[in-house]
Amino acid sequence: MSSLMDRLAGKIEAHRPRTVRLIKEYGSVKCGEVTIAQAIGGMRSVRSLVTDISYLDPHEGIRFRGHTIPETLEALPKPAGKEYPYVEGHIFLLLTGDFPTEEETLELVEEFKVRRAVPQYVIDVMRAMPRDTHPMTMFATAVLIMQRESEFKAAYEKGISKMEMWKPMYEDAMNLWARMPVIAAYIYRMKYKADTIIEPHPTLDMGGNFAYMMGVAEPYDDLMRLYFILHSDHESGNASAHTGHLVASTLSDAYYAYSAALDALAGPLHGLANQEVLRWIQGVMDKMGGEVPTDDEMKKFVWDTLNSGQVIPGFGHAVLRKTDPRYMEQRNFCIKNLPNDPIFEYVNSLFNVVPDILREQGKAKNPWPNVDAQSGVCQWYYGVTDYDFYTVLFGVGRGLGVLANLVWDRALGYPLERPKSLTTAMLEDVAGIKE
Ligand code: HAX
Repeated sequence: MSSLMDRLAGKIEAHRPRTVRLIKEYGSVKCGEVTIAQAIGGMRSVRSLVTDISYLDPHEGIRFRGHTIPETLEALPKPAGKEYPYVEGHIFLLLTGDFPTEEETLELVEEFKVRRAVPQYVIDVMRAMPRDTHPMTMFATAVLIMQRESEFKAAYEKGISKMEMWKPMYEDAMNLWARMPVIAAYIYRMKYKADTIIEPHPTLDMGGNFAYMMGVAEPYDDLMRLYFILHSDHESGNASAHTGHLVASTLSDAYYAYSAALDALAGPLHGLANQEVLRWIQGVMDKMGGEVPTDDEMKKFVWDTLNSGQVIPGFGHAVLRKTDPRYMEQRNFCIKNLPNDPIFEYVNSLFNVVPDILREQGKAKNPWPNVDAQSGVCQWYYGVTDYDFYTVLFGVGRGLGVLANLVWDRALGYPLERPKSLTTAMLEDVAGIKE
């Protein structure tokens, strides 16, 4: 058993009695109520999911296992000479709640190298798809087609006790973590770089190898360490994490669940917003002949979009009520590494004008930028300008959290998810509407 699995087994044993006690002794205690607006309005703020992997405070932002983004970045081990931590160490943190030592992190780096070979039939299926297929479709398909590899499925078919189910789920998660960056980079090189595939590097860590396989020079490796960590988890209620949890609650395996999570991420109100931000900026750039607009000119573009009934991508959030700290962390990266980049100037101009406009319009509950407003500019700067690929990057990052949650879902025996529906007439009845 690896150090990580051993540590996780101990954590699971220690945690289980807490969940059992809460259900058995306190199961009837209320932890929230549901209003009609919430039932119709996408269950905003309904307290009905449990996860210990991250928590999203509306005013503070995300904490991974209780730690803010700066605390997490500070405490995780980093490769020599690099500014951002090993992604592998972050996986250890998400799974166990402990910061790994350098040795534990390197053990994981080595383990992923052993697990990362992508079966040839997965490559064949991706290659058989029309080249103009959206890369998220390719990515989700590649994950789904690998489902025959599932150790969870094999163990279930043989017969496995509920207490043991987390172990094959862990194996599936580990194999997916190892392979997702490799698949993503393969899609990129196949689709956008004239099919010039770069094989994995024998010695590099996950972030380093991803940059290598993408064919992008330093410090893109560090950017991607930061990127994958920032996008990893945002508690359980966001559409991708929730989809993964829901699908796995049927005892579907990690391949089905993660592939479905990617499908949810592919919507423009969720992960596709990072592509939409760059598309929106490019549209403005075309109209401006490449010039950076003044703030007044930018205001007009923003109002034009709103007046045509569209949202401003990269702004607003279902939970957050302040500027997303994931936005700020990427902004810090841009200030340091690409301060004079014209697209960064666009992003800054949007930061200056959009919140006031959204407040004036009076609809969005949160006028501030979210993670997606800033992530594309970094990619563009390092030459990854095919912005329909950006959501795949988000998908690799989000997989870290989704899969860590699935392991714990099985460890704690979370049941089939099955909320109750009402009819509109029933709601009218609840509301006391007579006619
Ligand atoms: N531009 C224009 N209008 C916006 C807006 C924006 N950026 N954000 C919210 N609104 C509007 C909503 O469309 C809604 O309008 P209607 O009443 O006409 O339906 C109203 O304000 C109230 O919405 P809300 O309660 O503030 O926000 P929601 O919880 O419904 O939605 C969204 C949250 C993130 C989907 C929303 O803010 C949005 O569409 N933003 C733009 C797309 C985006 O950036 N998505 C990425 C979010 C981060 C993420 O999950 N990344 O994966």
